[in-house]
Amino acid sequence: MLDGKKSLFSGMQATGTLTLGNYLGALKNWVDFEEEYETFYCVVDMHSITVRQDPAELRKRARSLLTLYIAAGLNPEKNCIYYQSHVSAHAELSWILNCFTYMGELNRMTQFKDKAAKHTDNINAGLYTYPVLMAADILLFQSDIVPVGFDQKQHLEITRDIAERFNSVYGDVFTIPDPYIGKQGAKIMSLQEPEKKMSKSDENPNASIFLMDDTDTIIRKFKRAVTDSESEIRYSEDKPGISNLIDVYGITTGKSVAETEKEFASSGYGDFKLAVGESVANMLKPIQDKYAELQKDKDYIDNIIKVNADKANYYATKTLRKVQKKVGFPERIR
Ligand code: ATP
Ligand code: LTN
Repeated sequence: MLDGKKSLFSGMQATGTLTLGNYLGALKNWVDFEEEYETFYCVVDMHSITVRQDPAELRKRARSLLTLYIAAGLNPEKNCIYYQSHVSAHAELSWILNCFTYMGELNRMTQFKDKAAKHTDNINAGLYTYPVLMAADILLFQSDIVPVGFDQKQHLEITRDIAERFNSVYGDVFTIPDPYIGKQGAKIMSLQEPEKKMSKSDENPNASIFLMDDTDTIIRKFKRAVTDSESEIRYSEDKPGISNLIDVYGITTGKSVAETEKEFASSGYGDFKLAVGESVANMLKPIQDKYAELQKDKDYIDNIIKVNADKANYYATKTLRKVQKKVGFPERIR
């Protein structure tokens, strides 16, 4: 809770280009909360450098992601959209929370294990303590809920554990956050290996739909999507490719699994894939148009960056000062 209002935090890394998975699993859900919650949507550029980045490219991607948050429907006057690196309290709280996190807990994080396996030449300490910085992000804003895709569930659990541990020593300092994982779209699968989640760092460009892909590319990628050797459009565990397409179609059109199965009962995979591609392209087109328009308005975006960083700083510093006092850091003399 923040000033008597429920609070929400979420973020995305400014690495790669957003995929349909990022959109349907997270971003699409974000727009529903602005009335009921004090919301904070962060571009987590500090998390991005756990993997080596080209500086100019990172700066560009961070701005592009922030612009995309707005293009996807977040009103920057109602939602606090900002860069993590503009609010130093993230790093400061992260240090304190490091001292309340066990190595045994971090050793169990599957994202760390996956990324360490992928970047064997750079298994740095930041990659290891990544979840602690994420806990700091969330706890700084006394967040009640955190809307994310299914893969972030484990990070939410460690955040809760760290917060509860801290509270048990110092009293009720942090709100204990709940993950908000949508019923549909929480795990969109790769179009090429449907047993794997769609990921922006996938090396095969046909595996992911990117939010900026044009209509022809989207339709082509869906046409090439790996399915199975049957011909029936039916949701089933042993048909991961088709089930994933049914999920995607369902979210983009609002149709249930049963409705989709019925609609395509007498169609082949080709027709179904075309319908899925068209529905996704239609959903993304207005976002792409808005993005192009926003990109032209440098002053507007610059102003959002400035105003929202100030707002985020205000709330974050409030929590940080409370924490610093609790752990015994000397008072500031004004
Ligand atoms: P990377 O592959 O670089 O690790 P990613 O595509 O997994 O990136 P993140 O930046 O880690 O993306 O995730 C941003 C948000 O999107 C998170 O809330 C995450 O849970 C969600 N998300 C990522 N991939 C999917 C997916 N395939 N389906 C649903 N949600 C997803
Ligand atoms: N680890 C997240 C990104 C992230 C995040 C957060 C999400 C960093 N800090 C706080 C929600 C709340 C990911 O999507 N890979």
